[in-house]
Amino acid sequence: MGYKVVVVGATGNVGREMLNILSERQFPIDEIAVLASRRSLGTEVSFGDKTLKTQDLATFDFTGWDISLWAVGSEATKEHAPRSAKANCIVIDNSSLYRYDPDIPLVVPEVNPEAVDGYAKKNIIANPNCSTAQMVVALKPLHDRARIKRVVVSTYQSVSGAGKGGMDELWDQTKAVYNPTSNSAPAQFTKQIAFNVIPHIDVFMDDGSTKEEWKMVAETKKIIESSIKVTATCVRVPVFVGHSEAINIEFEDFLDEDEAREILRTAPGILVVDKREDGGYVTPVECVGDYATFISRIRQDSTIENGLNLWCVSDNLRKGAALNAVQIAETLGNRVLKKG
Ligand code: 11C
Repeated sequence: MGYKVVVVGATGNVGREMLNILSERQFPIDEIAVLASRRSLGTEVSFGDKTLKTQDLATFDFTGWDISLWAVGSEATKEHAPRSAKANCIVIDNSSLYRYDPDIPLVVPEVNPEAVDGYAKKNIIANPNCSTAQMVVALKPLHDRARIKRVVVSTYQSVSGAGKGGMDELWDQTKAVYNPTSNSAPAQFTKQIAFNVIPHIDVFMDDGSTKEEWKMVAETKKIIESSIKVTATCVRVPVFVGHSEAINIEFEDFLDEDEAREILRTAPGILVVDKREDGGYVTPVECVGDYATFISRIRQDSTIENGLNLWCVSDNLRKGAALNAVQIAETLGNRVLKKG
């Protein structure tokens, strides 16, 4: 016997990836429903070799369904997810709405799978921001060995993090360079993104950081350990899919770069590609469609006592969103629900 699963926001970038990944990983499903807002009603989406027609989120009855995977914005989640939780259809939410609620687990299954057990307080589990998810996968095994004191991270985030509109904007502006009649005005982003980089993702906070940067700080503390200090600079780059991060880590104990490489090689969810030669590292175009978080450029930082630098790349629509949500569903199934 398998699960009755609902995918909410099934026509968006992340919702479609959720369906692909549920099918690829053969998640045990007896019945599946795909929901969308009224605007996208009736749109068909693929699930394995089937085609499914979207139903209306606003009127869907979650009674009798087991798990709902949410890939819509915070507003729609706030309005509709409580109906699912109340009907005992456990919510796995990809928006930022519930992440910082102390009664709601924030889970990356390679890092804190046991946190899933806390789902029952509200019947909701939160999925982290994409830039946090890949970073904590890299940090946790190193923290277990040498205890992390402080992390300095700079991100290079693809336009797909801003949805399909962000991808269209990069495409249109790129074409406009060659054909100036094409539409090239910034809309999703605050400045031109084609052939440019923008040090601004999400809204500004009072202290001058952006919300994206704040999320990396708060979510790392909740997922790994509150004592870890994080300072982040998040930058949008003209890449379609795949977020990259340059991470500097200061540890309590000394950790040799070769030992760090070996620890990361055997850690869950990680692939190390780290040859000190031309091309011996991973770039975002190579990680698209993959499940792994790729680590390259592991090296000592000799400017501090116990420091390491590394380069971390992952598919933000997969590990950063849809894959992590499906892995949470799998963890929930294995640890708690035990069907399938
Ligand atoms: C971006 N990380 O790249 C964002 C997208 O809190 O889930 C995901 C925002 C979030 O723009």
